[in-house]
Amino acid sequence: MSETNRIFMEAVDCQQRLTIARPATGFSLQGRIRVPGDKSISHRSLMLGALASGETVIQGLLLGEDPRSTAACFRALGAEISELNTELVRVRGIGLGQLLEPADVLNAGNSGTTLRLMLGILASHPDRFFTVTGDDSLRSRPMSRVVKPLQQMGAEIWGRQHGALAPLAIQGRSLKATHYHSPIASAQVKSCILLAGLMTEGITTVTEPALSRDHSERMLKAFGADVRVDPETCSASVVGSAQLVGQAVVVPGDISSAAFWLVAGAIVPGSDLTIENVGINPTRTGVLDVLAMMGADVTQENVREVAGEPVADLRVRAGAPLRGCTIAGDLIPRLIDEIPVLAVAATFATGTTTVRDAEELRVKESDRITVMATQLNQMGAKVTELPDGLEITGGTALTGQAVDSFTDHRIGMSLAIAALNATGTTTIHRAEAAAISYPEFVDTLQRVCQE
Ligand code: SPQ
Repeated sequence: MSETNRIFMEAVDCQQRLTIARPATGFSLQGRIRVPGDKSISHRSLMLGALASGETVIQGLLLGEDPRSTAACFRALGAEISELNTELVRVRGIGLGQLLEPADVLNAGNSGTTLRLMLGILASHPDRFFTVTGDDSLRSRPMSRVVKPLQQMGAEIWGRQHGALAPLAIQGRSLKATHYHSPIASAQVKSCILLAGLMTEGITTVTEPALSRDHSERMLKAFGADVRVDPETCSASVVGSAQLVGQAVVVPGDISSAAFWLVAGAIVPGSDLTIENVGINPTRTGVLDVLAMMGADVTQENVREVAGEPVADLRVRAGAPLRGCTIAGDLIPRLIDEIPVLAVAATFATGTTTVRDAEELRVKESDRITVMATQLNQMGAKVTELPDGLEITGGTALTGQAVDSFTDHRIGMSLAIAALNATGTTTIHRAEAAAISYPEFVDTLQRVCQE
């Protein structure tokens, strides 16, 4: 496919435009690929490495822009972090409670995880003053969800709209332990409070309405913190005044990145694709459950445990057309980032797919409900916006059009997967957004598409 230049990126007005011209017949996705390191685990390994005593070594770190923002912030806070690469990153931690007061604003770029998790760490560092900000998208995303519980613990945080929006200013101080009942299932809220609890005397607990991803709990335990989890009540606690010790972290491939290939392999006839070394932590595998409900042929091979996280090779083979289904309830936090690409799968399925209970999608890097509905409809799909989700009538033929990522990495890559099954040529504006979580996306796309 690459030789005939059917898939290419070009610079247009300081942005990148991705063109995908699907051949009329005889093309499918084939081969064995790897996806980059898990974004959630990459952030946490850099942060805990910075807070631990001694050295942390990280293998398989994601080299996307989001973890680069985390590394830049924690370097400014005093941690020594070697040049980022996938082989081996060394973090010389500064020790819990020892972060420096930076001379400048900490910039989390596009990354909600960087800003929200870091807030818990900064707010609990006494006698230091910090200012944090992000790009246009991040400065419009809600911060009260972490600012309010931190303020309940005694934190001093100021920002626009009473602390709801970055930039934020934080006067670090000793906090009081709390039991916070979060109204939303959010790993960022849970992790922020647990990280604040690390330096706080007593036991800090977070209870959420459904279980969100548990990478923080797993990694905090591995670094030596006393963390207690109760999956029955969706609660996690940390015992304060912990000591963290540097560890060796192996980052598995990101299931959120693998999801693009799982959907592509399931919808493009004749495809047979294996994605090696993918993290299959049960708090992240909702996408596998939904693809199974839709009738996709996805198998797990070589299942193993690597450094405390379950990992497998995932093989997808195109088969009978997918079937529409309902995606709602406790499943949502287990696949929240995969809903845009599952919406693409649903446009090619028979029947109707309904996504409910996913209002959180409106406050991601873009409003992922509105943007996916408008961009897929632009290509000829039948997608209706619901207040908390989408209703997708499958089985409509898509045609290539000019569409836009709205600077959201997951939107840009999902539209690229839709283009693989659309007739004609699709152009995706602002496709450079993929570099947030998947810098090699277009290279891999060119490699797996075979005529
Ligand atoms: O970090 P950011 O910008 O919030 O990234 C996203 C993504 O699509 O990559 C969300 F927009 O992932 C979040 C995810 O949605 C990463 C995350 C984590 O690492 O803890 C948790 C989820 O967010 P939340 O709000 O449900 O906790």
